[in-house]
Amino acid sequence: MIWDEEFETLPREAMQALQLKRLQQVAQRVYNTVPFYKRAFDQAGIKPDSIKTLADLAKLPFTIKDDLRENYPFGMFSVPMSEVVRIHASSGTTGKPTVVGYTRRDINTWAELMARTLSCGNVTKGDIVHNAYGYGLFTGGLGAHYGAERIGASVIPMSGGNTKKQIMIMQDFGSTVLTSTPSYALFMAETAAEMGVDFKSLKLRVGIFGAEPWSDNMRKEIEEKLNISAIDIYGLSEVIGPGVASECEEAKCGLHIFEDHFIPEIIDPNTKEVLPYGEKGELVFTCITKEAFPLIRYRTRDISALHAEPCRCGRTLVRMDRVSGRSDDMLIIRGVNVFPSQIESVLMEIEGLEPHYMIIVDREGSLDTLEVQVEVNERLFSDEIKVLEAMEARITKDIKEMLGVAAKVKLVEPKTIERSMGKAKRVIDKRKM
Ligand code: DLL
Repeated sequence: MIWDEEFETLPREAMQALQLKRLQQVAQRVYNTVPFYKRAFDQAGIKPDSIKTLADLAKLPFTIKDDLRENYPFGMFSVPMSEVVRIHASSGTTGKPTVVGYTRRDINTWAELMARTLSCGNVTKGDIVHNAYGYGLFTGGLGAHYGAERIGASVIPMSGGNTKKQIMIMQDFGSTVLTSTPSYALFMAETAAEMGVDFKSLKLRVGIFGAEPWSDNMRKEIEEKLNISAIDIYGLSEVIGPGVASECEEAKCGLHIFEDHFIPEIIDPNTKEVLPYGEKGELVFTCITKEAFPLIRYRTRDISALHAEPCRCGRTLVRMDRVSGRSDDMLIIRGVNVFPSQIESVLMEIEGLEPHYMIIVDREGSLDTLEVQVEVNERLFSDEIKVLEAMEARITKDIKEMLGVAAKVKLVEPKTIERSMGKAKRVIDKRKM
């Protein structure tokens, strides 16, 4: 179901004309209201009124996370605080959080974009939306909440945690839609099984999952265990929160980017050159409709690729590939680039393993070590030692073949790896500690 027929199905040329007009306006506005952008534009030797075509976007300066840190907390806002009606923040691994602000119109835009996102999963006003994204400074909870309300669905504002109660409510209230991180959805499946609740007996139909990387194999696990259809949604606080891009349930083939609000680019993270459609690189977004916190060419560090072919769902929006990792999540192990998602996809191919794993990187002397701990299911766990050893050997071989690095594989008992109610932590890099 398409929420905003007009904008989600615009012919490419009309979309580009709209983007150009909005880009010109936003460039003018940030130049005049945000000292950081005045300086950055001047340094790059570009004036807002020299933007004549969309290709001129490539002449504008990038914005990176450090710029936001240096202007902490509100220095990047483009309106006075009296116009800001909401503040969110995302906590990084170190230091101060990244702070983002919204005007009343921004909140309205965001609700519309989340209505589009949920409609990509065919959510309607007849649905009961169980929202288990965290409420608070994190954008997931309130983002999904406003979108579901905009559609007119009945929202249950659960937030994360208290998993047994979540299952009870899902059962008693007849929730039809689950919004949460994919890792929390798996934890719910596990908790339901412990409680003797079968997801097949629930009314749950679709899950709207994002906020962390997950593989297609992980999707299959979730769809089986929860007996639902699962779609991938993408966003980041700096750009708006969730509501930047979403897969459609019809095709599940790339995430439609809401391009009338955010212009996407893919760049080579090293040379910073813009790459053509189809090539893999770092996603960059320019916010062209936001009032309080519009970022120009924001480098997300997320790795993806863009595709312009129309989708069979009818949307004409450019699609991005599922984010396969972050350029700063990339581990360099003995000189080899390794993404956690590659290890996940090896593990998820193997029967008998659970979708719960931890990657531990360390250094012995001058040599990096890679250990992969993964849970086995109850059946395999009760098997003979010999079977488990053979399994370890097989995973070691598969990882070596796929990544070219040797890993020490350790099978662990079911339910020993820490579960997450929000974004899962899957890597411990002891070299950095
Ligand atoms: O995670 C916004 C969000 C909430 C998205 C709920 C989807 C659902 P941040 O906390 O600022 O915002 O984290 C943003 O999370 O740069 C990606 O690295 C990662 N991420 C978000 N969605 C996906 C996804 C929210 N579908 C960062 N696949 C982003 C992979 C994702 N990574």
